[in-house]
Amino acid sequence: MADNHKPLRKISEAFKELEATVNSQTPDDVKVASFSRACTLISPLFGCLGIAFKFAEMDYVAKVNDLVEASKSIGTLQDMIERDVEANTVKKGGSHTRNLLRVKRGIDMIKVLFEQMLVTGGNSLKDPASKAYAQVFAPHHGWAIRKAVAAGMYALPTKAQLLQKLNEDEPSARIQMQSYINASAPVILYIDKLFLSRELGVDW
Ligand code: 1PZ
Repeated sequence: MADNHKPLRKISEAFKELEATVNSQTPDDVKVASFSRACTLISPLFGCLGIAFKFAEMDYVAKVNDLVEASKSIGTLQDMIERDVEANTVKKGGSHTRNLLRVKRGIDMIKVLFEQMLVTGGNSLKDPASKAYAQVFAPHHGWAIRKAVAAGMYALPTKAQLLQKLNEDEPSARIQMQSYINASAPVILYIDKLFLSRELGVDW
């Protein structure tokens, strides 16, 4: 099967490249371009989760596209944040820095989802996805969104259906999910560190 039909592999490889930069002597060289490109590779996953997550997809894709646009004029994630700090637009709706924080939660949610899928082992995505959402997004979402997400959890495909859409079997999927978990963890920590070192906080 060609690589372009293996979304999980493409995602884990892109995050391994980001991880290599984060763990290098020059972690502050993480480019907006390579980060936002890795994040675009996640978008096809939404299509595999069914219509219920269409609104999550639209919000995620819009925010990633904003980062892709930013990458045309800004080099590194650190510079991108620095510009918003200087313009006093860090928390402004639609700012690059605010979108980065939301997108970081998206990659964190997928990490927790994969962790939960690996430990749970069953065929249902509802519990792993609910736990991931509760941990990463629910504290930042209002009542209406939390209720809509909870309802959408009942419409998720089974794990077997998801793996089929992703062109994976169980063993290959486990390898790719574990690889994404390992690679995304330091990338998520790095982004948190960028926010915390500028005293911007990550809980807004
Ligand atoms: C099996 C996996 C189930 C996936 C469940 C996904 C649940 C996420 C639901 C999010 C609903 C998004 C509605 C819009 C929320 C916005 O108010 C906020 C704040 O945006 P701002 O005010 O800054 O413009 N947006 C977000 O919190 C970002 C939401 C991104 C969702 C990405 C989910 C990634 C999971 C992917 C799984 C394939």
